[in-house]
Parts: sequence; structure tokens; C-alpha cells
Amino acid sequence: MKKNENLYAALREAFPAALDSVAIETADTPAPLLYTWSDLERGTAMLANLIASLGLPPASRIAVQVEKSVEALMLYLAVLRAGHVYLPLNTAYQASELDYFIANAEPAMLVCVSRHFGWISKLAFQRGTTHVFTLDEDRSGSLLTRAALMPDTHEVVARRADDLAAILYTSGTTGRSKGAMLSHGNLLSNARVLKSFWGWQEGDVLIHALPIFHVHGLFVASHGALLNGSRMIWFGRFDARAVTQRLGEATVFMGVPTLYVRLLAEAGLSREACRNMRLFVSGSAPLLIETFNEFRVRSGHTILERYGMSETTMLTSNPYRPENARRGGTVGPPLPGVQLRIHDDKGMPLQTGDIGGIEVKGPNVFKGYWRMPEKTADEFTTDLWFKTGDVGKMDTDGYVTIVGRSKDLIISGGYNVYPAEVEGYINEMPGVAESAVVGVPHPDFGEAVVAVVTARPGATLDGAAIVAALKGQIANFKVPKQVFMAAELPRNAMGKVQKNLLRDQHRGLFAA
Ligand code: MLC
Ligand code: AMP
Repeated sequence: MKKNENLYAALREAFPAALDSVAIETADTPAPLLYTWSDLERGTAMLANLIASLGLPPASRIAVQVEKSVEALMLYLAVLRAGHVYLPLNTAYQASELDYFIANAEPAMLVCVSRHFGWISKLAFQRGTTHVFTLDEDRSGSLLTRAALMPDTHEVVARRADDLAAILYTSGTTGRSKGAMLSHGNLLSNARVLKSFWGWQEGDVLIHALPIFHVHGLFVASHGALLNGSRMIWFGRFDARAVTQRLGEATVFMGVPTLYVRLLAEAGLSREACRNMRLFVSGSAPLLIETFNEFRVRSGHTILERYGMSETTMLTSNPYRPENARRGGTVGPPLPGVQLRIHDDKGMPLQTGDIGGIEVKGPNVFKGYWRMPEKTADEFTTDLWFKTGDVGKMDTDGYVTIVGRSKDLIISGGYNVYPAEVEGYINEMPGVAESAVVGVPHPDFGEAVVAVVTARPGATLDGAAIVAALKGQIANFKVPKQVFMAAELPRNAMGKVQKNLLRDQHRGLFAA
């Protein structure tokens, strides 16, 4: 009989023999909660049985917008187990963003926090969703109440490597977000490569302090610990002081650069605090060389920077060994099994060391954008390499350096913001003639969103009012930290807005 290629089956196989040992310990609940491996197995079985009892069509999308909790992680695992497709949504997304995701993905089932049940369930039912449950941070809500009535054994539904496991929405440079379709095989192959490449070993303990609605926290961090049968110290939200206090009990930490900047601001971050640590990983946004160097001095550890994206999970990584081969400012060579090449904008290969578009191939590369065959085709070359939209170079020894992006994208605190989307909302506001959204250096978030807006003749506009209006419409992290009014936007001879001039003009806005 063919082996079940369901990702959950592989994770389950990696659970330690002592199922009553602790798998996850919460760090910021009112009292610590201990979840054993057996709790994970039984809890995900009950949730998978609940999902199965709904009789959803095969490969249904299950959309989830809830606060981070161990139960939310179990829900993800249960969706895998039940053979459906997990669709995580950032908790910052607002009604219009959610309406789009629901309309586009047509989830059969949705789970949200109870305080948003009224409006979200209305949106979902209007779009054909048949079941809406609630799950709150304190483990209350209809999802767990219903799951508690279910049997605690469940046979993992058979899936092939090529079957869909998750859809992750990622914004587009033009138009609306696209759902990147990731298969069980995409996720498992990447998790296995990282397990061996990063030297996961017996006794490892992961501090998990990232959100679980994006690749970094949901896949890279969670799969890493689960596939190694390793304990996690689980933070619902990142708190630099609290994390620093727990570092001594851990061996692995993963963060976006903002997390490292905030750890460095803690007086308690020292070699002694990091005495048992084996590995600090950074990714999702560029890590400043200053942060890399300062962290090495303060903690005695060299951060390992890696590079990836929603469509591909992890692509490159600095070496695990030897530690001094980790080069600041680079994202390391391609991971085993990943092919990476640098091409010019006409699709021609470039010489080693030349700067161009990064293109990739490998078992980790996604299956395409959900219901967008044309967009999928646009993002692949004719010989089927995925165009990342990142610009970089590769040295003679294979190390990749990212120098920019061909896509107009801002990465703020590890979250992606597409200027075109924010400009769209601003341009709709009464009295606005046009707008340009740019990213400027920010000491905490790496880049911060800033907008420059021109008014229609006769209209009087106020930057603060624009910010206030945007806050009710789009996720908070996309809202410009500042809006400037201008008589006109700078344009080149072709009439294109010169965003580089705006970036230069406002570069010092958040100088540390
Ligand atoms: C919060 N705020 C942000 C922000 N996060 N503003 C800009 N950028 C961000 N990333 C704003 C809020 O809107 C709010 O504004 C104020 O800051 C305080 O909010 P908060 O919720 O208290 O913030 P905080 O908890 O401190 O969150 C900061 C953070 C968080 C850095 C911990 O942003 C975070 O967890 N980032 C990690 C993102 C991540 O996991 N990315 C991985 C993507 S996967 P106001 O105005 O309301 O006060 C990927 C692929 C790969 O990219 O390679 O990994
Ligand atoms: P996302 O769409 O959220 O998956 O974001 C993916 C993007 O994050 C990539 O295309 C890169 O632009 C960026 N990214 C991820 N890791 C790194 C890194 N280590 N350095 C620079 N940029 C990164």
C-alpha cells in the first residue's frame, strides 16, 4: 500500500515515544499550560473528527482568523489530518480585506474570535460558507465546545504529496492578494531539509514567539520543532523582556529582524542568558549588518540568516556549521534541493556576482495562485522557474545577497505591505487627487510606511484624518505612520512617479 503522504502523518511519526512528555508549554497565559504529545494527538483527533462530521466537500478551504494559541496550532494540524486546506488570516485584517479573501477562497468553514463573530459570520454566510465557529485566546468558543464531544482517535486522511495543504494569501503589486497554493509535499520537503540543515537534535527547545498566520511562525518554526519531537516554549505575542528571561531554557529561537532589534534593547540579553542556545535564525526581511554584529557581541551567537517567501517557503540559508561561515548581509547559499539563478530583465543569465532577478526551482515551490492561472503563468518563466521579484547576486561560492526588489513592496516588521493596495484606498477618499506610498528606514520595523498625497483643486486634506480613516479599512501595519500633503508628486519624463525621490526626501523621518 502506498505511504500516506499527509504532512500530519510525517509530523506524528516524529513525536517522541514518551507521549506523556511535554510538547508545548505556554509562557504568557495567566498560568503556564502544559500540553503533552498525547494532548496534541488527541486534541487534533477531536478537531479532525469535528471537521469530518460536517461532511464538507473534499479539499475544502478552512479559513482561520484567531489569536495565537496552542489550540489554534492544533486546529491547523487537524485541518491537515482531515485532508482539507488551511487558510490562515492575519488578525490585523479588517472587513474589506476579509471579504475579499472569503469571496476568493470560498471557504466551507471559518473560525474567528467570538468578538468578531457577528460581522464575519454574516460575510461568510453571504459568500456560501456553511460553518462558522469561534475560538478565543482563553480556549473558549464553539469550536472547542463542539470538538470536546468528539472521539479522541482519528485515522489521518490519506493525501498525496501533490495535494493541497494550505493557501497563504500574499498581496500583489497590482490588484488584490493572490492565494499561494502549497502542497503537503512542498511543506514536508522543506521541513525535512531544514531539520537536517539546521542540525535539529535531541534535547532542542524552541522559543516560539512569532505569529502563526504566516510562513515563518506557522511552517518554519512549528514544523521544525514538531518534526524533531522538540518542546516549544509558546508565546502568544512577542515580548522582548519575557523572551529574554526564558532564553536560558531554550536552544533555538526564530525571529524577524525587528525581534532581534528589540532583544538587543533588553539589558538582560547577555552571553549568560544565551548559555544553552544553539541557534538564532532570522528571516522574512533584511537583517541590518549592525544588528548582526551587535547581536554577536552581546549574545556570543552569530545569527543565521535565511531567505524565503510564502510561495516557496525556505530557499537559501547561511550554513549551520561552522558558525563563522555565516556571513552578515547575505542569506547564504541555496538549500539542498533548491535551484537558484540570477537573470536579467530580458530573461538572460547573468555572470556570477552580477545583480539581477532571483529565480528558483525545487520541491518546495508552490503549485500556483488559487484560481489565477494567468497570474501564475506571469510569475513563472517559460522553462518553469519561479520569479521571486527579489533582486540579488550570487558569489562564486554560492552565497546569495539580496540587494532590492523589482516588486514595489515594503516589509515592515516582517509584514508585507504593497504600496499599490494602500494607494488604492487613499485615492478613493474624498478630495484626494493622487497618492504615493513608500517605505522609509525605521529603527524598529526596518521599513515604515509613509504616504504623500495631493488634493483635488479646492479640497483641504489633513494627513492625520487620512490615517484615521485608513485605520478602519485596512490592517494596522499597512496604515502609513505619517501622511504628507504635497502640491504634486515628482514624475519622470515618462510621467511615472519617482518614488526614489520621495524615499530620499523622507529618509530621515524616523532616524534613531
Ligand atoms: C505592529 N505594528 C506595526 C507592525 N506590527 N506597524 C508596522 N509594521 C509592523 N510589523 C503597529 C500596530 O499597528 C500598532 O499601531 C502598533 O504597532 C502596536 O501594535 P502591536 O500589536 O502592539 O505591535 P507588536 O505586538 O509590538 O508587533 C510588532 C511585531 C509584529 C514585530 C512583534 O509586527 C510581528 O510579530 N511581526 C512578525 C511578522 C512575521 O511573522 N512575518 C513573517 C512573514 S513570513 P497603532 O497605530 O495601532 O498603535 C515571510 C516569509 C519568510 O515573510 O521568509 O519568512
Ligand atoms: P512573504 O510574501 O510574506 O512571504 O515575503 C517574502 C519576501 O520577504 C521575499 O520575497 C523577500 O523580499 C523578503 N525576505 C524574506 N526573507 C528575507 C531576508 N532574509 N532578507 C531580505 N528579504 C527577505
